[in-house]
Amino acid sequence: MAATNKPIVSVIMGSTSDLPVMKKALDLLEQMEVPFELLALSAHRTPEEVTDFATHAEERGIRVIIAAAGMAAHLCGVIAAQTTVPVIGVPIASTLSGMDALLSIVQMPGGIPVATVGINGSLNAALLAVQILAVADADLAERYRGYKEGLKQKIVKANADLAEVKDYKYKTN
Ligand code: RP5
Repeated sequence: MAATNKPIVSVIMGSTSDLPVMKKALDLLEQMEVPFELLALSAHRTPEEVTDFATHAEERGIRVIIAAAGMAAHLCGVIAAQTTVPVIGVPIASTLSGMDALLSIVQMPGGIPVATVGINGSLNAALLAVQILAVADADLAERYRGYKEGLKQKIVKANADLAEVKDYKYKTN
């Protein structure tokens, strides 16, 4: 995928205080060459802007929305309520170790799904977005396969490293 000014993924966060957690998602999208936009929107601080964003996302060519929020994290559900674009929610550990945000995002009533990753799980949110997009993009699917192969190599190396641990009489390998 060539670099372009036209985003296909929106990464939304409730506050710039969420940015450090979301960096892993941004880095992964960059690595996978997926054009994305990065916006701050808040369901309680800028409700009109959230509606404007959600209602126009599809016509602007956005194919996946990643929405991160902490505390009473209604941002993700409010966006999902107003678009047909799939929304992936990232609960941010801001208070209560992130349990407040996790439950706010994952417990959507039937009819309006938000695909929720783990607390501070921004990397998985970006990977899910890549997987969704890769269904219709063979080049991206190939890059994603390369990423997964890299994960496997990490474990191959881990086993080689663990084989070098010689400190134990009863370790048999
Ligand atoms: C939410 O409240 C944000 O997503 C953030 O996680 C949390 C705290 O926001 P700030 O007070 O740091 O702006 O809206």
